[in-house]
Amino acid sequence: MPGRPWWEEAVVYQVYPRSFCDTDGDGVGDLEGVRGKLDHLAWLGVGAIWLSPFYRSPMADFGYDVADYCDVDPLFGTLDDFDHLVADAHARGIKVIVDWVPNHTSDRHPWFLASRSSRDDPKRSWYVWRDGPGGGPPDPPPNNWRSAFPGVGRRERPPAWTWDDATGQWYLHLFLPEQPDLDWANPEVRAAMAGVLRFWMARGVDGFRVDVVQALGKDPSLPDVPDHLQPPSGTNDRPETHPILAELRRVVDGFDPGPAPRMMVGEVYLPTARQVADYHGTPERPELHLAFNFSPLFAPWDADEWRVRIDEVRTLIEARPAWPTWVLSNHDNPRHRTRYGSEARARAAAVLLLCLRGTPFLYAGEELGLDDAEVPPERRVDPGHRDGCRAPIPWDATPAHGWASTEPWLPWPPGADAGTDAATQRDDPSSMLQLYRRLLAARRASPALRSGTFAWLHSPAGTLAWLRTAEGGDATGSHPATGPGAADRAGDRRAVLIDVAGAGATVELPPGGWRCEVHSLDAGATSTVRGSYRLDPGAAVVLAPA
Ligand code: TEU
Repeated sequence: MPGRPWWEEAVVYQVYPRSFCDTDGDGVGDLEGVRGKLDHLAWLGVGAIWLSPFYRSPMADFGYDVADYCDVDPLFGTLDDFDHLVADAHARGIKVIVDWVPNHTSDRHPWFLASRSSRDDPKRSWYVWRDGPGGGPPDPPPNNWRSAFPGVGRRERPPAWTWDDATGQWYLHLFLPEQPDLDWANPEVRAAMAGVLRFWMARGVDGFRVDVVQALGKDPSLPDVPDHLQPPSGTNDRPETHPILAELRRVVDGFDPGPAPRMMVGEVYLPTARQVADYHGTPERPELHLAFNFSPLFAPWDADEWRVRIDEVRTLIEARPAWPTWVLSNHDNPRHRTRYGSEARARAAAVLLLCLRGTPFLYAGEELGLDDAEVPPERRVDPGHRDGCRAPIPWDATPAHGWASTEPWLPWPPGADAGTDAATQRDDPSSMLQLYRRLLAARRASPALRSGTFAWLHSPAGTLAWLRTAEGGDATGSHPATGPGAADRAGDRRAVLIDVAGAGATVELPPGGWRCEVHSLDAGATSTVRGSYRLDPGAAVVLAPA
């Protein structure tokens, strides 16, 4: 379909480089490891990869504490490795999105070292320094904000302020003390950060995933917050952020587009779709191209809950108009296979994720149906308690699972020695991996699934069912368009039926004959059905016109 931007067509695949694949034997994945799996990703059918941070970093937050935005940490490789990775991805038609962490730097970043060196340093005002009501500890900090992460083995969130003895002031950090917040009200900060975006665009990247974008603009009076808005890292939602995003959008859209325009997908870490919607901007006031909406990710596997979440996206986000995104798993939350509690549910969830209207984001390993690893206390390393979902990806059935190291930085996920690895699943037509591949292929081949309208089909309690119809068709499905080429264009339709409750159900179908294109629980089954479809317990299907 000409005219549709690539980020509305692609399925995006998140790579957490530390956990993806190690080629140099240090137990931590690297960029060469990512490059080595591009053929796998092309085979799977993804259109873009998003790389979590690989920049120079002391790794207090495993790379989300950046000490140099324009270089690769030696742990992950070199800038040459990065260039090589981008070239090889592009050669396979895969776009590359990099993670950009604008809210905070590492406390080792030269900007912060300068800022904390003296109250008179020109970079003092690049960060948020304040006096407290008294002096330093034990006097309280400037406000009651708590930081995001309790720390390894701790439960209490410490204050979002750290006292600097040398200069006698507190600095703000919504995350770790090692992640001081930049002051985005300062035009010098904005200009320096725009330079970072240009650096990566000049290196050929196709877009940016923007970390905690809703945190950038802050109330200049930094008021106390009520308990239910703690920690502010997940609730800060301020008008000051929107002009910042409009400015960033101009930086990205204004750069020489090269072969394709670039995009920004914002991590809007706010609880409701209503809040997230605002960050898309409008045609008159462009902000983010795409935004994550985590409300569905936090929903239980329950048909009514999902119906509400889907309708919110339609009425609050699509209506702006804006193009939605869908995500079930990432490096910050327990995997959905683990949250939902069974492989059958994870299979049905894959059908849901890949057949909704919007851009789906996959998290590396979900296509293998991985569960979170059980990480014993002595191996826990993340101050935000997120180690389980960051377990290494098992690539094959050998003891090292395709890693150059036998002991990766985190334990293997369950089943790594019992067939959850990628090579074993590739040889098994009924595997989760093959299901994802079939879903991605079905999506690529169907304008209705990629960009068609969405209409609910009436279906029994405990199920979800909808119809996707390519533009120009009839969303009710009852009057297929006619005329030359109509079968390919307007006539393209898919019915998606999901038994969420798992009891089995019969769903009435729109008129016409239908055949099962993808079934979550078996590889085949192709006979034509009319009138209604009997869903096996826990199954999800994509039906195409027969
Ligand atoms: O996460 C933002 C964020 O606030 C949450 O995902 C976080 O896990 C939660 O607040 C814990 O309660 C982004 C990144 O995705 C995450 O990995 C980083 O740690 C964080 O920003 C800081 O850069």
